[in-house]
Amino acid sequence: MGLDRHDAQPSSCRICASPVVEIVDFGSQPVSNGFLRPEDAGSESYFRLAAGVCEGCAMVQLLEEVPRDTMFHEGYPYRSSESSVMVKHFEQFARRLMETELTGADDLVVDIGSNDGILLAPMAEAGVRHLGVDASQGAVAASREKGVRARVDFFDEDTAQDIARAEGPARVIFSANTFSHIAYLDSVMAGIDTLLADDGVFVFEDRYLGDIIANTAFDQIYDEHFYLFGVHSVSAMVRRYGFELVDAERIAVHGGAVRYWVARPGARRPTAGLAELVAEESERGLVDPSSLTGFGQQVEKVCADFVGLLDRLREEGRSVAGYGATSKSATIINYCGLGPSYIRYISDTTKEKQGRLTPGGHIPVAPRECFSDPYPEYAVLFAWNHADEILAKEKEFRENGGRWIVYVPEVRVI
Ligand code: DWN
Ligand code: SAH
Repeated sequence: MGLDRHDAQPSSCRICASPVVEIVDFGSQPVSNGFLRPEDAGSESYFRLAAGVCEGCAMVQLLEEVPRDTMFHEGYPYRSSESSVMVKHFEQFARRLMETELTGADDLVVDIGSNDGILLAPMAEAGVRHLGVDASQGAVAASREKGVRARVDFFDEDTAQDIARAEGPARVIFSANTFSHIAYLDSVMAGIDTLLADDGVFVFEDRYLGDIIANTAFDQIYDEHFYLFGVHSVSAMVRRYGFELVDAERIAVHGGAVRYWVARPGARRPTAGLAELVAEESERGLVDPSSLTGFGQQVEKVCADFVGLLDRLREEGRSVAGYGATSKSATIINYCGLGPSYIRYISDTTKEKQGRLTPGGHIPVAPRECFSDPYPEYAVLFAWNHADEILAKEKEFRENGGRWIVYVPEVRVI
């Protein structure tokens, strides 16, 4: 452990080509969703996981890009609907879009990163013209079972032209926890320009840089999260590609996120809420690269406390399991050098992950039934962003004397 210091060549911003100042370096890390069969252990691809902030546009971004088809492919295991809270979150937003933006009989909505149809399923049910676009065949198959129209593809300029030819302009283009996963935003934004109706809106939501920094939620830094968006950096980015940020809403999902509303210049009036968030970011120093250079020290303290606790529990012979085989857990498990000798298994409800080993740390992923048969003494809550949902669902664990270990914003036993 100990943040690696690389004397790598200074990086330049993927968006504006200005110099990028490194803020954290986790060294060599595996692909975060590379849950592998036991027989494949050892044949994993690694990359340098480091993040920096652009001196020109304040965009926080990875310093090394993992090829998109290494991360997203037929077997991509993440399924959005494993969280009932997220199902409700997207159902509510789908209704809001249907009431406010998709009021025309033939209005089209396109969802980039549609996964298992978590947003489009209610729209399909309501008869709204829609199209999902997702790079992972398995996820698309799950969405089609819900009656969602979706295509297996990476959204970029070429895909957008194909969709525009076949479907016509989109009134709404939506994307959740995907836009920040795409390094080639120039091509994606050119695609948005091709596909979006003149008075249409591009709405996307992603975890928020402000919350990641405030809560030392460093495990949100991993291969899929190429960008960590802030309001200021998103506003500069969309302007560069000929659009205007007109609203930004803080939303309480995934540990803190922001929903961004983007339109063609002059098409919609920027809201007061947007101006407030921009001002708040400036006051918090989120726009100033020098304010982020201390993040690495915060990370080191959390990791030292986390490993210290797990070392003590292991010496005492305590039983420790994990809960939620999240993508983000790859960063903390591998950066802290954890494996089955610390965490016996990780419980997860996702069929596609069960029976597999976590990338790098090779901790077995077990079905939820194992968690209460018998309960471990301690459970590391890797899915901390779903804490309310999980602690309510698993209240019997605590009632039986079990204790949760959390590490965001700091290491605690609850
Ligand atoms: O940004 C991303 C988000 C949207 O989803 C993607 N890059 C990939 C993925 O990230 P993640 O894996 O960190 O997401 P979650 O939603 O924090 O993953 C939760 C995991 O925990 C899933 O594997 C499902 C599992 N789970 C469970 O076993 N029991 C979740 C809940 C709510 C539960 O009760
Ligand atoms: N929107 C869902 C899923 C987010 S996970 C949610 O918020 O829960 C990210 C998804 O984006 C994955 O299903 C992945 O396959 C998909 N993806 C990644 N890059 C993509 C691209 N360029 N075009 C379309 N889908 C992409």
